[in-house]
Amino acid sequence: MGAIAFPTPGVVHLNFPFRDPLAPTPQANTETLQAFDWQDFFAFISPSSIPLASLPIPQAWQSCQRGIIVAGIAHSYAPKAYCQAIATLSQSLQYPVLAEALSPLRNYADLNPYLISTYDLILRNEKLAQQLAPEIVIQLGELPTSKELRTWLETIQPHRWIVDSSAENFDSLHGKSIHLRISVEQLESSFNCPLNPKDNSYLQQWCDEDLRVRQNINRTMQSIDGLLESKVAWLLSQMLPPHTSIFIANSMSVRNLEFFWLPGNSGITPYFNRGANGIDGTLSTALGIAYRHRSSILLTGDLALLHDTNGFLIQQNFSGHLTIILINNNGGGIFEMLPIAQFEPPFEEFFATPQNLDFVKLCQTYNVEHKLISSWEQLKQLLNPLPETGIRVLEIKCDRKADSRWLQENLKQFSMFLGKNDFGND
Ligand SMILES: Cc1ncc(C[n+]2csc(CCOP(=O)(O)OP(=O)(O)O)c2C)c(N)n1
Repeated sequence: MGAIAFPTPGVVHLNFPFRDPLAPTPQANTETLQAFDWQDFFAFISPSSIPLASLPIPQAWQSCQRGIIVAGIAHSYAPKAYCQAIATLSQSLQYPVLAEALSPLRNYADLNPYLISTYDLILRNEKLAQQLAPEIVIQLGELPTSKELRTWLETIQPHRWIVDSSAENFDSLHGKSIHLRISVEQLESSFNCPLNPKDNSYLQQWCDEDLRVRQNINRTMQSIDGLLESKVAWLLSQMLPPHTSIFIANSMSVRNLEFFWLPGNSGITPYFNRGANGIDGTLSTALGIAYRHRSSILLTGDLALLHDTNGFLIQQNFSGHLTIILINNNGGGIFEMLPIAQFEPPFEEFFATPQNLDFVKLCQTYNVEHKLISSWEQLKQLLNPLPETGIRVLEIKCDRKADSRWLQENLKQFSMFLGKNDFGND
C-alpha cells in the first residue's frame, strides 16, 4: 500500500509478483535502496495550477440575473473552506446554490443563505421548472445524481461553466460548456470587491420554493409512523452527532439522501463511491473510513452489503466504530423505479434478485452485533450518541414494492401547491 498526493490524493495498491511470501531477511543487492533520496526523485512533480491573475470573473456572470450554481458530488478535505468559497460566490453573484447531498454543503447551511436542497422535487413541477429556467449555470465538479436536474438542463441548454481544477471532463451532458480548470476556493479570491446590486427576484423565487417544499417534506415525514425507506435519510440528517462520517451506498440510499437530506449545521462529511455506481466493496470502504477514526455510519441496501460480507472478517482487528444501517428491502429497490419493473417475469429473478437472507444469522457468523429496528424512536436512540467501538448492524426491514410506490406517487406532490394532509403515506 502507498499513497499519492497528485492529481487526486488517495491510496494506491502496488502488486509485486513474488514467488513466495517475502521473508524479512537482509538482501545485499537492495541495501542501496535505503539510501535512496525519495524527495529528490519526485521533486520535479508539482501540481499544475492556473495563475489566478489570468482568470477574471466572466463578465456574463456579473450581469446575469438568472444564474444558478450547481454544487455537485464532491468530497473536500477542507469542507468548511469549500462551503465558504461557494457561499462567497453565491452571495457575490446573487445566485442560488443547488446542493447535492453527496457534498458537504447541506451540512454547513448557516454559511450559505441561498442553499437549495429540494431542486429535484421543485423541478418535478413543470410550471416551476419553466419559470426557474436559468440563463447561466456554474457547475462545480460532477453534476448531482438527479435525473430530473440533468433532463431540465438538457432541455434548457443554458450556458454552463464547469469549475473544477482536475483535468477530467465533467460535462456528461455534452452541451454548451466552458471548463475553468480552477478550484472554487481559488475562484473565491477573485470576489474581493462587491459586485453591482441586481434584481434578485429570480433568486428569491428559488429560495421561497425551496422553503415551501422543505416544509411539505417535514410535514409528510413527521406524519409517517411505519418504517419507510425514504424517511431514514430525512431522520439521519437531523439526528446524527456532529461531524459523523457517513458512507452512502448505491443506489436508493444515494437518491433518498438527495431528495430528503435536510440542510443543517452538523458538519457531517458524506463519503460515497459514484462513477460506475458500483455496489462492490461497500462494507470494506465504510470500515476503512471508520477505522481509527470517529464513530461512523454506513447507510446501505441489502444487496450492496451482501456483495462484500467478508469485509466483516476485519472484526477481530478493528479499532473504531461502524454502525451499519441496513435497509433490508430484500432486493434492489432501484430497479423498482425503472420501466423493467413492469415485466414480471423476469423482473424478480433477474433484476430485483431477492436473497431472502437472515441477517441475524449472518451477523452471528461474523460475531457482529445485530439489532432489528421496529420504531423510529428506537432508531433515534441508537444513533445518538454512537458507540465508540465495535461493528453493529441496525436492520430496518422495508417493503420494496410499497416503498418505491410511495416514492413514485409522492415525489411530484412535494412541489405542488397543496395543503396539509394531501399526501398519501404508508
Ligand atoms: C459490482 C456491481 N454489481 C451490480 C451492480 C448493479 N446494481 C446497481 S444497484 C443494484 C442493487 C442494489 O441493491 P441494494 O443494495 O439492496 O440497494 P437498493 O437498490 O435497494 O437501494 C445493483 C445490483 C453494480 N452497480 N455494481
